[in-house]
Amino acid sequence: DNIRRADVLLGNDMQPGDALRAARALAPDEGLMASNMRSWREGLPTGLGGPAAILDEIKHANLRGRGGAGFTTALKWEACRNAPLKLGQQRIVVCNADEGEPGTFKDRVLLTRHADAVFEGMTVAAYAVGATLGFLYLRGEYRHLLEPLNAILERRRGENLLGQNILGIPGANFDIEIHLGAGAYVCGEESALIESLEGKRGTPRNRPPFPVTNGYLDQPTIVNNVETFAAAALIALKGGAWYANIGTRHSAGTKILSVSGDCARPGIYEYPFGVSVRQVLADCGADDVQAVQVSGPSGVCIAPAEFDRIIGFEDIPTAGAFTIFNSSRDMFEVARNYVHFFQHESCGFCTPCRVGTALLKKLMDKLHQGAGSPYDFAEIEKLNVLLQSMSHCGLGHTACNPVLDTIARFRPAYDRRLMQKDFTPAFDLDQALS
Ligand code: L3W
Repeated sequence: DNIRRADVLLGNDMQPGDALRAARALAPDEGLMASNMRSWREGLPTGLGGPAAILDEIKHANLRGRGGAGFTTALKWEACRNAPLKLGQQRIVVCNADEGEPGTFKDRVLLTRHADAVFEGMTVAAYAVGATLGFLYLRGEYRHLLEPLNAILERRRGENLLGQNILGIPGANFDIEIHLGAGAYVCGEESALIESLEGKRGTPRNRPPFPVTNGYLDQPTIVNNVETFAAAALIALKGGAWYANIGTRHSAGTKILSVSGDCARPGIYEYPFGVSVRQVLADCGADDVQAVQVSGPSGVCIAPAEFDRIIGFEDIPTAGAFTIFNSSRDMFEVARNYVHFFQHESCGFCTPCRVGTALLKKLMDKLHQGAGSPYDFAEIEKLNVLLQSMSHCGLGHTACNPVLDTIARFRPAYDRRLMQKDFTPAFDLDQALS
């Protein structure tokens, strides 16, 4: 009920198959995926026909990845399509539904209410890159969605929107399997996700090589966020120019935000990119706001003086978390909570992250207990340099963000810990966690 619609993704009235039929219509002489399959098998030049036409639409749309990093979708898809296949290999499409960033829940809503658009977007991607196998990597906590999603896949097979000879076109073969995660945050990192898909422990790989050339079982693989695929389906249906007209120059289209915390109307909000933080706060009924954590703990924590900043790749990129803290919240405890999260979720593979996040947690706990000193801030700065430069993946790179952001903006919350040696917080995280 709290949805504020930009009426693009959340308000779309797309019917199953609409986007695929539109994609096929872009190149009536070419079969869905068939042209690409011929290209692989017979070594024909790619870049002509159906897949090229849909790639052009994605390119014109200026679609960028919705998982936070904002990499250009068309570049990723093109790189996968152009990656050579070894004997027996196929191209793979992976939908990253391991929505683990604290404060993010928009992918759950998309998969609950708009799963057809997501699967259709995956199939459009398969069309564009010439893939024949797809995976939806569903976070373990979304186990309850497994049966309904499998039922939708089954229906789509019955409607010939998945499986062999999709829409009756010989050689157009693509199907999707759902793989359930087991609760590790790090498996949202694409290469750890691929390891997990392969049945191994979810440890991030070195990149490059990127999945587009060496992904699932070393095959060319695209990994995109749930929202990216839903947007791709709409672009196939309505065209790249239509999509590029929404949002800003550098951030086309809309962004779905997961709004939570101290506001009257938490929920899922879709906005054209370029919306200000202030506007979102007004819409969700947040009138007493001390801070907003945008994009979860790996993102930024901003104070009221910055509320005219905008959501977009040119200013604040985000996977969608928008967590509001009112003036009663202790921003030191907020940061300490996030630090506990990172320490708990560090996969332990690389020493800088495994040890660094544990040391960071110890420092924050020491401050919390009233046993800290100003020297600890310098230690946190040093840890940040180490974690940023030496960690194997984004988890370690961003682990200090919530602490540094809150020290910079809410220093009194830290100074109180230095001055009150017997400080007793209103909310005791240790007790809550024990
Ligand atoms: C081909 C190249 N592909 C980069 C691809 C790469 C990946 C994408 C982004 O995510 C974000 C961070 C947080 N050839 C390529 C290439 N790619 N160069 O582009 O890559 P990258 O390395 O910029 O970012 P990333 O490590 O994949 C980092 C966010 O993730 N985050 C948490 C997100 C949480 C959610 C959620 O809960 N749903 O998304 C934590 O760090 O925002 O910006 O596909 O292969 N030369």
